[in-house]
Amino acid sequence: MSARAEADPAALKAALAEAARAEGFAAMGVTAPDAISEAAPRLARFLAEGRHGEMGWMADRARWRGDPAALWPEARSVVMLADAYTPTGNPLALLERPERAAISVYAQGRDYHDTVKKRLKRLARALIDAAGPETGVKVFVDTAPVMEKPLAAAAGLGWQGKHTNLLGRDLGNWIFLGAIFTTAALPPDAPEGEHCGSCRRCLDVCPTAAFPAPFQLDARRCISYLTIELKGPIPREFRPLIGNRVYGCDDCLAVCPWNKFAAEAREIAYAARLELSRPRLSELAGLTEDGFREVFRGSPIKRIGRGRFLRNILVAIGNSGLPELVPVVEARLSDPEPLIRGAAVWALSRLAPARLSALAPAARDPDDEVAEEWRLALAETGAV
Ligand code: B12
Ligand code: SF4
Ligand code: SF4
Repeated sequence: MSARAEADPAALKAALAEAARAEGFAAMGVTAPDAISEAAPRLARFLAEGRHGEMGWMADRARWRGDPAALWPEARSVVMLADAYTPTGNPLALLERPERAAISVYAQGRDYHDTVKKRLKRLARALIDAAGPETGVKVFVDTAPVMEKPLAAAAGLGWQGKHTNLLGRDLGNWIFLGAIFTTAALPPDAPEGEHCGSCRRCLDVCPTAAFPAPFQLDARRCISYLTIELKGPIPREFRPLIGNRVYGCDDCLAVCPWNKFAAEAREIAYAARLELSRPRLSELAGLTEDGFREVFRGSPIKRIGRGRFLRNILVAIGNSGLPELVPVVEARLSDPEPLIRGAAVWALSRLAPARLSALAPAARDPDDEVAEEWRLALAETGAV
């Protein structure tokens, strides 16, 4: 970026957009920190209805989340960036392979938090170089109390679809969002109108009916929440609906017709690692603590730890209908982690109810939750 841009906000913005393209971002837009006044009441309603479930961190800093101007009062502009991770094949094809684990597209490569943040920092540095050393910047991706989707919509990158994710006419919806808040005054972009029309493919495909209405999500029902954010056992009503989705879910994104025009992924770090593109459930179920850390080094999956991950694998095995996986499940009935033992009980009740009844007399689990899994599983299989 040239230092000549300093005097002229429009030239500064044009130079920043050029630098963003050179960094590999698919789109950039600018908005003002006070541009999303409708987001705070909508967030308040989402929280009041308890739709955030166990994600207490959403409520804790709701004031900042709903009002970017309060988060950093000195900021004068918010630069929003989209980073495409568009898959090359159809991610839903794997749902037909019950012996395999379906990991959502965004988690098959390297962790986007690291990749996007690195690039945002370089871009922010270029902005300071061009706008002057007194320029303040803060970069955010995902984890800060910032509502990235409404900000991106206000910055003209696209609109929030009925599935609530941001999509754009030339972007599709396979994009990550990142933000640079800055004290530099940059000319804002015009927001993009909504182009979902009468389409409702994303709403209809959702396996767990997680959309109470178009443009609204009840996170407690979303497979992404159930397999990633939820710490304890997955509620029984959802287990059969999860199929072989072991980390996140792509169904509502994959069916969106705007993906015909999706931007290509330019970041090699997002390419699926071979071992994560269609791994066997039987192999993942055998992972030790060290093995888990080894396989998921640099992947967002490492965040949930072996306990939650194997819980998900066992739910998928329970849904597989494959009796040859029974020994794999039985090996986990004595796992040190209660979360895993409980999921193994459920999986066994689905794959081999008679075997469950046969093992029951010897199984006296010291953990209350696992004991309850035994009781319910035996009751459902008619053994008690
Ligand atoms: C919490 C969270 C989740 C939660 C809740 C998701 C949700 N929709 O709220 C869970 C764990 C379920 C989740 C799942 C996923 N997530 Co997430 N998540 C977030 C996070 C941290 C906050 C989102 C938030 O503020 N939610 C609160 C609700 C109130 O906000 P909202 O969805 O924007 O709600 C709006 C609508 O309800 C709307 N609205 C209400 N009524 C009406 C009426 C009309 C007419 C209109 C127009 C709008 C409207 O107004 C609200 C405010 O704008 C963001 C990162 C961030 N810091 O922003 C990532 C983020 C949204 N997630 C992301 C991704 C990729 C996913 C998954 C695709 C991952 C996966 N494959 O499993 C799924 C998608 C599930 C889905 N359909 O949304 C990306 C989305 C990128 C994009 N293209 O938009 C983000 C932006 C992270 C990032 N930096 O890239 N996520
Ligand atoms: S990610 Fe899956 S479970 Fe969540 S809303 Fe979309 S289709 Fe439904
Ligand atoms: S699938 Fe249809 S309704 Fe859903 S976001 Fe895409 S265009 Fe909108």
